[in-house]
Amino acid sequence: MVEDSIFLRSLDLFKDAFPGRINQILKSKEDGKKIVGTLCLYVPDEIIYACGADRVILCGGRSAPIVAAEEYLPRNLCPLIKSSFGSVIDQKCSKTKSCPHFGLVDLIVAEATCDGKKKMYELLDKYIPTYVMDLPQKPENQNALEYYIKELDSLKDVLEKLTGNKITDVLLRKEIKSANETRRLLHALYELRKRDSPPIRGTEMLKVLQQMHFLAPDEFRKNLVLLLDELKVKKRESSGPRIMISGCPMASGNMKVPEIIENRGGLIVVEESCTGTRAFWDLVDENKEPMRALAERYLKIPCACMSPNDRRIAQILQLAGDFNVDGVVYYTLQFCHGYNVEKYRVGEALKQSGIPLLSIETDYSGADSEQIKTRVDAFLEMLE
Ligand code: BJ8
Repeated sequence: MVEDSIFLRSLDLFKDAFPGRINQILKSKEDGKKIVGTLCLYVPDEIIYACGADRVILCGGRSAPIVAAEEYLPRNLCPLIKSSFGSVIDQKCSKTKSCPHFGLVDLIVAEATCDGKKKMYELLDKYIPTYVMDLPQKPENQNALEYYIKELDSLKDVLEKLTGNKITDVLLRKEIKSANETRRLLHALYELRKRDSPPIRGTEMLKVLQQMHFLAPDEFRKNLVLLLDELKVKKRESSGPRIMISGCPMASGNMKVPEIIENRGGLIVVEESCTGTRAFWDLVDENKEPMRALAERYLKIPCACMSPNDRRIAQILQLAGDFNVDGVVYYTLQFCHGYNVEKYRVGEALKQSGIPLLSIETDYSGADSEQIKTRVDAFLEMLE
């Protein structure tokens, strides 16, 4: 529960940013800038910005576009994949202007992660040119890093061809420095969440993180600074059983489970997720050759598409300790086999550390909300 719910004005900067950002992208296009769409953390933003393009995230978190997507894709497929595809093909979506940025994208830079996404990208290419970057599936293999560097080099070529601009080491270093600044600010925010009574709730933090790959980096960073300043002067305290949410990403529009957790009295103190720590935890080494440094950092992302994924287990245990977590809500989207299967190993590791786990597998509909509330209530009661 939030004991002192003093309103944070700077949160509105993230919440209300959508129309301004769309105008900004339209203006960029008029000025001849190329717009690149991405759907995964393994595509380094630094390379996209170094070639003078703008970037928007295209991961769908809303249920509305799924109906249109199911005319092409099987029903038993991850809702994030269907929502993303539906947002591109759904004419109603562009008419209502709920996601006009999808229609402004010149090139999608996709990635070979889960099977559902890979096959969806083949269909997506009919609507927006889609380049699929390959990834090593076993990041600890001795050739994995060199292979990833080669893939990033190919991506660099594709982007240089798209924009007509050369990506130099100087430009890459500048982008790496800026991205690291953003990561440091997010670390500073997460430090505040380690407090006994954190000044910001998980649902508030999530709305910030959902804007991380949508807003222009300068604007996102500027808003983070304002949020940090506001948190320093306003006395806000939150309480309740301390929860880590761990698992699939929660793209913009998808707030069902975190809202239920916090509305029922839990307090989310950390998200082990791509809308959470996986997006910013590791920094890029600014002293190394830029493409190698980028490859080293991005290959460390502990996604369940990788095997084995020991790094994720270790990180979950580390975060649970650092953030003094009482329990973990393991969040998977339906038909996301990677995160679903990995749940067993995460559960075993947490059991050994005496940390309880509640597993929730869900989609973007509200059909299971009541059932989730009942299970969350029982879990929170057990933790208290
Ligand atoms: S780095 S988590 S953003 S792939 S689409 S894997 S939910 S079945 S999004 Fe992801 Fe990159 Fe990994 Fe992160 Fe499962 Fe759905 Fe696949 Fe998904």
